[in-house]
Amino acid sequence: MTLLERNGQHPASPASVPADATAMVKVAAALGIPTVWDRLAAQEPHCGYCSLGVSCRNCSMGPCRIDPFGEGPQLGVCGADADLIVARNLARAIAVGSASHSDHGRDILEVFEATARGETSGYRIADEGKLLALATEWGIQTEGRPVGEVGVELAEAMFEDFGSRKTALGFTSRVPQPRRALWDRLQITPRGIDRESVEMLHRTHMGVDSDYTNMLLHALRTSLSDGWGGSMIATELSDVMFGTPKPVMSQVNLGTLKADAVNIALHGHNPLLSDVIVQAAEDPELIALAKSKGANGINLVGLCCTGNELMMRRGVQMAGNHLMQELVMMTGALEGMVVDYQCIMPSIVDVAKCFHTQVITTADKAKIPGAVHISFDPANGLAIGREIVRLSIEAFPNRVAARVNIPSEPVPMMAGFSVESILAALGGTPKPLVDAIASGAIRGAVGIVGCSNPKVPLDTSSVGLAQRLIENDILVIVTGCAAVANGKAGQMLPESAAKAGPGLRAVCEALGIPPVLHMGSCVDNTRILVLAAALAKYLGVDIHQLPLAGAAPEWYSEKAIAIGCYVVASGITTVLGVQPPIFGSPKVVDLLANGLEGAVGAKFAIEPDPEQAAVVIRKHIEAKRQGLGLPFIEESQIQAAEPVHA
Ligand code: BF8
Ligand code: SF4
Repeated sequence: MTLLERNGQHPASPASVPADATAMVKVAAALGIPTVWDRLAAQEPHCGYCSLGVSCRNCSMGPCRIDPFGEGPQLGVCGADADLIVARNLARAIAVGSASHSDHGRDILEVFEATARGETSGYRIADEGKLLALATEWGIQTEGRPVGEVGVELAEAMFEDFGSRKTALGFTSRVPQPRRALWDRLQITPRGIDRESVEMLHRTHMGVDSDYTNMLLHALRTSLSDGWGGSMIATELSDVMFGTPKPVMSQVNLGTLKADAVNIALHGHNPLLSDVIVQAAEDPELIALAKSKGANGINLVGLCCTGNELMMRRGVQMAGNHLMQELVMMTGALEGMVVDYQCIMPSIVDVAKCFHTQVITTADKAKIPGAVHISFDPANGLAIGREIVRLSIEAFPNRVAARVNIPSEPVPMMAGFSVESILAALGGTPKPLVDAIASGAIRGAVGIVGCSNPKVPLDTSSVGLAQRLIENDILVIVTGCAAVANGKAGQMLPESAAKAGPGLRAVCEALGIPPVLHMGSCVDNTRILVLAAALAKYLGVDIHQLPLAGAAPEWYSEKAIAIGCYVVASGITTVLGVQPPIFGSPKVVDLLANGLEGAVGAKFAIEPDPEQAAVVIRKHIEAKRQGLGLPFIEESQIQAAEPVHA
């Protein structure tokens, strides 16, 4: 399958691949520059054993593989069967995903502590109120004390959550009591952020945990240490340092690049460096330097979750999501791509060589051969930010005007929906939302999260699913790369309420909000947990009783697996659009798709077709409504919409 065919319209989605992506894919093809779609085609067909999850190379008695047809070996050299091998591989992926988010959280925590001590440059406590509220939540005395001192004590308490001497993480105090009790009964209350990931790795060593159910229970605990631990610390402290998001207007797609400006893309996940680059780009000296090189100023755009962090708090425009990181360079108008870590394809350096783009790595733990490395140091944040902007400006004269091709006009979108700003929009209490759900004006809420994956026609599943949900009066909240897809599709403006069903439309119009709310980056999925917990506590029920669901229609990463697991373990059933490598073990599949429901009140479903995923989710939400004694729609009445392009 060629990349353009793959990138054609999704047969089952009301959405199609965005025009900016298809235009740049054509440029890549014309120039002979390979992209992620070409490399996927070169890998296909994928190894069947790996796709089913039944290959293991955890030790040097192997590698081993189990014959899924039952004719060849059914045990690895050590005696591990398909169930154990599949569970071990999945558990390792969850540990990696949790570790990635949590290490990001620790990086933020370290800079927060240094900032509280007054030892950084370019950082401050932007939201003192949130810092004090967090300190109070963590049992820290705030009255009559300097803010910095309170911050240092909060940082010390949070550092302890990374260790192994506690019985429950600090933020588990936010979990509704019945769920906390359930976790205790199942022995999956997260105790230490590092501890759970390390224990997960230990258990997957040859000859440790050989019971696949026991293994996967700990995988849930590991994921909870991410959701209610590392990621939550990342979100909350980023708000303290860079401001708690409020509704803000911005723009999205490759049209955010400017043909006459020095364009710099900020890519990755951690807002620590990108925030100081935003400050540096406003420096009059650097703007003058850009003008002296013939540019009309400096234009910053975001990519992936760094982009989400900047859009949520500063309204910085978004060039695109994960699969746009190569295509943004095809515009011929990108001077600098600044990256930190996670979801950064090593291929960007090869693509950059075909243009004048300067790729700058900044995290000592994430270098790419061929990129310029400028080591991030918070003590010198602002100076480093300036150096990076200067380097990008120096690349501007190398731009070839004839190759500049910015393929689209930007689409406006609204972002900035933190829990605080949602509650503010509701008048300070969840009551109006609860009332709208109770009356049936809003049937429920669904978090559409996660990535873009070249196996799915770009953006079509996230956008198609959101469209079907909002037109059926289901409020959609989005994070990560899904949010970029929905923004590009024009679903995230107050006027987009016109695309929603009558009940949701009326609520959105009354509040002046879009039917698809941007809650931030992937670590900010914790905002969804906090909101769900607040609703459950307000109603005096557990989270799994609420008419909520999660969806990751185009997920690709180990972080996304960790997110899916903590969402399910928190009581929210989640639909995956891409098949995880578990089908070599019918028992593991059954545990995730059925058995989990009995344990945590929520489960996974896998449904690649966004039309069908919408049906699965609507049935689930109506069943939850029925459980709460709210008016509900009979299951037999819930069907897929007629295909719009039939
Ligand atoms: O953390 S959504 S592709 S960029 S993993 Fe990556 Fe997936 Fe995008 Fe953000 Ni999340
Ligand atoms: Fe093979 Fe067992 Fe070693 Fe895995 S751990 S490679 S199944 S011997």
